[in-house]
Amino acid sequence: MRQAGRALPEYRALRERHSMLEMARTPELAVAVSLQPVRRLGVDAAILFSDISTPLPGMGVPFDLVEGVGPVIAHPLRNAADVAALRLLEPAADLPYVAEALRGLKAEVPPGVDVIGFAGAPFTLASYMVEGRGSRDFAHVKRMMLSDPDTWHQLMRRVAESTIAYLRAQAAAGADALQLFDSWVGALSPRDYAEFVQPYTQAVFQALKGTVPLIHFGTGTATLLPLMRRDGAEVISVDWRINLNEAWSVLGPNLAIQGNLDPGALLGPWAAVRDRADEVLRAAAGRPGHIFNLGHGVLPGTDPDNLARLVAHVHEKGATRP
Ligand code: 1CP
Repeated sequence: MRQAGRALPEYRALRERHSMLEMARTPELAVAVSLQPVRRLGVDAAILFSDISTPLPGMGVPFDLVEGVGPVIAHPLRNAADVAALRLLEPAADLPYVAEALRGLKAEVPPGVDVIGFAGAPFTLASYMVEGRGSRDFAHVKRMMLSDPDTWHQLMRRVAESTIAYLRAQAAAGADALQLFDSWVGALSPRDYAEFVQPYTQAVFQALKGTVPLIHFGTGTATLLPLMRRDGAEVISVDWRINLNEAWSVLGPNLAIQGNLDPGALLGPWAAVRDRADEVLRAAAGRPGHIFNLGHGVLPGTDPDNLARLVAHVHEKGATRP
């Protein structure tokens, strides 16, 4: 449950004294924040406290995290020269604090709790670089894909290469699983996904194969699943816009599925949360390889008690824990 920590008073207390980036870049603070949802909610895994934008400066793309907006890049990449100036990320030199935080987190999680490392997927990260911030219609991205495809492909190649180095470093530092966040990929048609994105997502999963389990997170991906199933991840994360049964019939029995409660459901009273959670469990029907999760991050204003009750309820009613 990404952003579960943010709903907690103990997160907001730390956040009053430190910026989000300061916390992500200070291993002791990153470890403390990563552990907050584990301790308070009893979730089965801790996700490293960081952001998909963390590796951008190491690639030569400085940014600010703007309150209420997210990462904002002052000089977005718009042409071949901008893309040619990109650096290949060197994780040990550019962000040593990530490996250090992962090692610290591994040492402190309770027994049986796994540590998840992550990176932005090539499309989502490249989109930030080109748009400069979150976008509704991806106008600059789509203009580049169609009017200067060589530059787009060059950008994706470089981002994928950096992402591979970054994830390898996280696996080496002890991450038990790696999640690739493709939050924005649902903005694409299947044909554009196949041409402009899929080769690079596949390259990332191919390069990481055999290290630790790989999770491909996306939202709005119902029509992309037939393609995504071939990308090389062992786990596909789906959101609430598709029924879990339907997702399973597209993905087949050999892939695990993570999902797919609507985070908006958690804004309702507990009885409504429980009913929606039961619907997800019924749709999963005890199939092996279901990882109960939300379809996207926890929304601001979510009652932490609803989160804690949800975790307890799923542990009680859901299938087995390993
Ligand atoms: O002020 C604050 O406290 C900043 C809020 C915040 C936090 C807590 C941001 C800004 N990032 C994060 C942490 C974060 N981001 C984690 C750590 C684990 C956790 O808190 O659970 C992770 C895994 C991410 C990943 C991330 N960042 C994604 C992919 C997942 C998703 O939810 O789609 C994306 C798209 C971002 C960008 C981002 N960072 C922050 C915001 C507000 C946003 C979204 C803005 C946008 O959509 O453009």
